[in-house]
Amino acid sequence: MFKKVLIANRGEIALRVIRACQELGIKTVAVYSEADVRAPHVREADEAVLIGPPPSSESYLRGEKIIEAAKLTHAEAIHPGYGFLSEREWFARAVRDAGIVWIGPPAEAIAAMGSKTAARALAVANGVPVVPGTTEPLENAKEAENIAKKFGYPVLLKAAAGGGGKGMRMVSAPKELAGALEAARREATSAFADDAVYLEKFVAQPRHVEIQVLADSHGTVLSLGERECSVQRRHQKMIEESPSVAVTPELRRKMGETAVRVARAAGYANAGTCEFLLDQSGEFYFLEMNTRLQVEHPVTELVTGIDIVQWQLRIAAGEKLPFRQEEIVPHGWAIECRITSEDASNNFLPSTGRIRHLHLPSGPGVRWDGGVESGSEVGLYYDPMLAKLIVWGADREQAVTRMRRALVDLIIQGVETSRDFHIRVMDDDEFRRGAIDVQWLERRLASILERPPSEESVRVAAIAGALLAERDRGARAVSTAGVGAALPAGGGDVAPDPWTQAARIDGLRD
Ligand code: MV4
Repeated sequence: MFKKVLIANRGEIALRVIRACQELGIKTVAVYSEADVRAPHVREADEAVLIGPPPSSESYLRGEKIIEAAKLTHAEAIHPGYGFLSEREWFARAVRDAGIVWIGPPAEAIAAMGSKTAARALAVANGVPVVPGTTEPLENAKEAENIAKKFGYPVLLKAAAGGGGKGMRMVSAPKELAGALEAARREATSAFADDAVYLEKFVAQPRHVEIQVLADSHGTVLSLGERECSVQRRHQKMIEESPSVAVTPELRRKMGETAVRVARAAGYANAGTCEFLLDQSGEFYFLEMNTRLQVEHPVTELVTGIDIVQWQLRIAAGEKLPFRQEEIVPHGWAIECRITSEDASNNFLPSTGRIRHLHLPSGPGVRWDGGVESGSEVGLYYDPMLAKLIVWGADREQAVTRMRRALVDLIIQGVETSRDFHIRVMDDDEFRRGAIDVQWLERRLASILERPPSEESVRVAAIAGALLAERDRGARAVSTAGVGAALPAGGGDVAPDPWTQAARIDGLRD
């Protein structure tokens, strides 16, 4: 095993990787920007190297500085986390060329999945179902019209270099096609410096279901089952779970085999994820493969009992996966809520400031993967995700109930966060039934935000309780004077019930 690993990331994922290293007896090197001098990942690592000014383009994205830091500290391997340099083929190659082990898939596999049309073509060549559409970029509007006519409207135009919904345009009728193609090309050019656009038939109200795979460098490729990530807003995932209410054991086996086939075809090693759309009739279609550790990996860890990050390190060090596919069966239910510094009631406006108070939930089945602490400054240089709250329950209902309890226990003061939004989602009947799809949140958001917030409803209940207690006290005083036998011994001296206490806090009673 490695003696020392450098983590080319920050925040919660840097801490997650540091913990895995600590448990494997590996020393850690953090890198950090001038904005992160006091960040927890810097303190928790055994060593830390300053790599530049706050903007990520001058720090966490500077591959050559990070490789230099690894050489300086004699780190034998680099873990990229997610985001930043994790899916840059050139960086994976540069790390390897510097004689340092890359804790991730081969640069060639990153490249194979980087182009969405190439990934589709690879899938088709290996008998993997994809949404009907083109595997080549579109030449012009005329060609697009002919193809769209063949598949039937509505169709979706997508950027070949894309992913994450950028450069995506839905087209419902032939007359809109030429204009939409131009718009998609413009968006693709500005986002990816590549104007290649292809076409797919539009799948109505699909679920986003993805399969976690783990591959060693000895030919074993395993599926760790699915995650459902349908609670999204503008292509940003907010809540993920495993398993999915829409996946039966039979479908899990089929999707798992399909994801393993994609991984093998790409010459994959290490952890990766195949994204699928699952339509209302239960058909699934391969979309793309993410060649990195994902934010939502903990839900899979909690239901499979497999520590994905530890296995990333072991696989990179040449170990063999010791599991058989039949042994990997999800146990119970896990849900993750992304805690971001965003104000849901103000169009998810990013919020900044210093975290003045942080109280973390705990108890059975509760996991906190955080990147901040009391005193942390939350700025605008990096992603607004502060932490992930993940819970495990014996079934989905217990997991949802437990998540709600843990969210209520969570207190973050100093910045606005997504915590209250998540409480409202946990209270939503459609969410509780699992009646979700990728557009569910857009449709439901207004009603979720309109509903009286749970905290306020708790206060309303406290006030109602205070009024009742007041009335009872009056009644008790009367009845004590009358039929005293009907009352507990001691009359008015019994310990106050919680409603009375709550009302005292609210200043309604003394
Ligand atoms: C689709 C689709 C419906 N039909 N493709 C959006 C991001 C990209 N990764 C794929 N996306 C979609 N592709 C076809 N043919 C609907 C979406 C989609 C979506 C997919 C996954 C998660 C959230 C989404 C939100 C809106 C649309």
